[in-house]
Amino acid sequence: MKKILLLQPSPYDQNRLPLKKKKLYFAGLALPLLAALTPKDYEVEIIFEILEEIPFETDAELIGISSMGHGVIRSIDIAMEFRKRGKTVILGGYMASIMAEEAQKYCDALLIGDAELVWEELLRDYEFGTLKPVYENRLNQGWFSTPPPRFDLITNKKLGDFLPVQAGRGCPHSCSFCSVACLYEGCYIKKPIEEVVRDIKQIKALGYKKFLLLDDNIFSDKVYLRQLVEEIKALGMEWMSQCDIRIGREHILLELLRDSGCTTLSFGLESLQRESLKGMNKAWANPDDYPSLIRNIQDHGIDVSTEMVVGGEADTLESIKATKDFIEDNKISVPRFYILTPIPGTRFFKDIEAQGRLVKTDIYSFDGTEAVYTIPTMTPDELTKAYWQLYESLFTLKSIAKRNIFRKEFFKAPGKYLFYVGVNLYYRHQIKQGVIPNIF
Ligand code: B12
Repeated sequence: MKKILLLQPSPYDQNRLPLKKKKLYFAGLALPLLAALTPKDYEVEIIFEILEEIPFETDAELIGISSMGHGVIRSIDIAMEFRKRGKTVILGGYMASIMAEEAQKYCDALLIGDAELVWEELLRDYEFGTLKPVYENRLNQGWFSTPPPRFDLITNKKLGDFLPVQAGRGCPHSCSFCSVACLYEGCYIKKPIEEVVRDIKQIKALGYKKFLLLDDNIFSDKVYLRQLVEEIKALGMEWMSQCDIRIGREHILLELLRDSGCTTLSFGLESLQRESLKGMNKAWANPDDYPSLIRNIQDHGIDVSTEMVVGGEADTLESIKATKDFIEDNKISVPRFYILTPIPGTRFFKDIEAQGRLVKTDIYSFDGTEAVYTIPTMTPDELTKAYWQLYESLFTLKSIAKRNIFRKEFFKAPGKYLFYVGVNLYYRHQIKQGVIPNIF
């Protein structure tokens, strides 16, 4: 039987060693889905490098490697090693797709965009000796369909207590820094609801009680979301997802979400500065509304988690400091921050490069913890320092308690908030070591 090895590489750590974890909480869907799209006459093995070693001595003839952000460097290093060993290497995933010209140099075939409609063709071409250097397919209209993901290939690994589900891809917004906007260009595509329900039922049948709806923005199509949550409710599962903060205006929808088992929503708020948001092509978000929208969502029993960036055009040392008060006042259990980073391939990168503002070119500096371009209000070093200070100020024991224990919801679900305290303490430990906090 022919064999294919599918790899999700781990990004390098500060010592340039692949990052390792005991457990992977956020398992991605790409590889289980790619395995499901692979014709049955192939044996498929999946490796998450964060948990296990790359089997360079494999008897697989084909190696498929995924890529994400700055982690693409590890993907390329692995690709080169396998090619040295005479294997046929295929690269895919977000980062290889948006830096296609560069990625092509390191593989036998590159798949740009979504695999669904071209993966089988690529494998057949390989068998007939007619593999092309590039396969491209961007699903960007209406509906898309997938087989059920091959979770049987990953559930023996050390994963968290939930598995991923996807209902839609893309997002109707076109924020200039966003890789999703770069690939889907403001389009939102969705799966038929029966297929999403089928995938959730599969997860439930495997004994899981929770799933992560890893869509980019579940608030892209209200009618669809409403129908979807009505179906999810009947399944008796808990779930988490992410979306546009303006869902906070939708009382009925929020009730439906809560009743369907939605426990946490994550929001890319980015900045409290209107001018900075404007500079990111995100002027549709109004920071003055953030507190009331957050309160509304929390009042519906849904936890709010936030992702923000510092280093927008109008950010100052004072505005970065003020972000601390915002996070504490709004009782954000687990806040996450990045330095606004122009990812190669995005519109933002093109603009910053054209303006001659890049101060770093090594893509490993592009992990969101180091300032890589200049802004009018401070030097890159000042920005990097202010970023880490913001993290330190929010991960003191006092702030952790303020955001998680001294809040009115605490006694309704003490177990949940104590779990968040645990996550905060883990983040605190990582911040102290200068490591980007995450619970991979
Ligand atoms: C889950 C997830 C993770 C998990 C990954 C778990 C794992 N081991 O698989 C965790 C939390 C660890 C993670 C980490 C990171 N992530 Co991440 N992640 C995601 C998320 C939310 C979902 C990924 C997913 O499963 N999508 C669903 C699948 C079906 O879609 P897909 O991945 O695009 O795959 C399709 C195609 O791309 C293609 N494809 C994908 N891989 C391959 C491989 C081959 C060989 C082929 C042929 C095709 C192919 O086929 C699939 C089906 O069509 C995405 C957001 C998103 N919209 O995808 C971000 C996302 C991919 N991550 C991103 C980033 C930046 C990171 C980090 C760099 C963050 C950081 N600063 O540390 C790290 C890098 C980790 C690494 N391994 O290198 C960015 C990537 C941007 C970019 N330009 O590359 C995204 C898009 C988030 C965002 N909005 O910016 N991530």
